[in-house]
Amino acid sequence: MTIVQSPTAALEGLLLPKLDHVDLVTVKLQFVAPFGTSVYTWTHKEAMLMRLESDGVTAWSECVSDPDPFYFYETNGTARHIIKDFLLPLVEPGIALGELEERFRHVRGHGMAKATVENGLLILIALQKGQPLHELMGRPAKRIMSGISIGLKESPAELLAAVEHAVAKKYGRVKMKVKKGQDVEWVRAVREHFPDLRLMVDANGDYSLSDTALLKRLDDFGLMMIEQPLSYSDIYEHSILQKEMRTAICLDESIHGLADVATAVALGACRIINIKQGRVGGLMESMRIAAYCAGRGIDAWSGGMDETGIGRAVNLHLQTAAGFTLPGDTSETSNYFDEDIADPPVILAPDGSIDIPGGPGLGVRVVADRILKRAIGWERLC
Ligand code: OSB
Ligand code: MG
Repeated sequence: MTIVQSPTAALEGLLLPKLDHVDLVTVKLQFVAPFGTSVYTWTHKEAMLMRLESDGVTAWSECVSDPDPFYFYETNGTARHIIKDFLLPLVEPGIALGELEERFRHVRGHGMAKATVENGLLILIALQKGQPLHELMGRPAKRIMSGISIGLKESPAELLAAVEHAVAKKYGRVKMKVKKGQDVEWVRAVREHFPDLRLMVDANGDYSLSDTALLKRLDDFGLMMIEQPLSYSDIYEHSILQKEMRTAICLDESIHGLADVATAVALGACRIINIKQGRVGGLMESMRIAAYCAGRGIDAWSGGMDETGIGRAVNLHLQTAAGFTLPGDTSETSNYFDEDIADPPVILAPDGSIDIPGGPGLGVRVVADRILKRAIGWERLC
């Protein structure tokens, strides 16, 4: 029998530094193009950032919630409330990170709020130790596979142009959003032009089991997967649909932690998991989920929430962990913003891969005047 070491054992033992200041800073950045999904079209990124200061060292983390609850129940407003009134009071210098997770479990849900605090502390500790975050996680640097998520477009021609651009950049795979009435024929158009493309679709929960016959038509296109075809809160009906479809189902919205993954795998509800570190409560739960999937033949990849350079760097470091077997939603900064708040921007290598930014912590530098230029709120919590 082999004893499998928990992938987060070393992190759980880290001791929390004292915090001199904690601030929540909300920035608003315009997207280079509106991002359309079956649930909403976002034109801006409104990101709530957390700034932690300890003995002259400053760490930044990013809450991946939106100002609205259209993708997920948490919002920047609820995350602020939960962080301020329930999570931050549990952060005590000298306790271990594992003990903090234990304390956080008392607060039900609100993974995005929890991730903001936990990731911020991990980044701060990495900076204090002078280590890159992936090294603190016990993982060697590696080149990360890129992937792009293309929003709903006004016309098939516009969609084809976006896919063409992604293919030219050598993205590791292309995801296109679908919704009712904008699915089979749009996928067919892309497939006809790009027969060998690693292609997948994301429905953000737009369908129900009564659409099974329609969804089965997607089996003809050799898709890598269909992401969250059914309701954002469902696992069981996905298990019925997966038995009907050849295409692998990937769950996104339904997965709030390792327990949901265990349920989904036991039911056969999916063959692939989208791990969004924010949605599942942070880097440590993400590492556990990826390791769990790896042990069960389930593929996993890192999802994205159109993050700024801070959250994007977190996702890059996360993908060094064991079990991230497929390209994620990690695309170039220029796909989202003309100018990000952090440097350097994410740029694809000629082979379409992404290098992890080097240096301590996240390896990216948060540029103060870019923050100030885009800040729409600044609250000092302590
Ligand atoms: O469903 O994966 C999703 C963005 C915001 C909310 C939900 C989703 C997405 C994406 C974009 O697909 C991922 C990215 O490019 O960061
Ligand atoms: Mg999704």
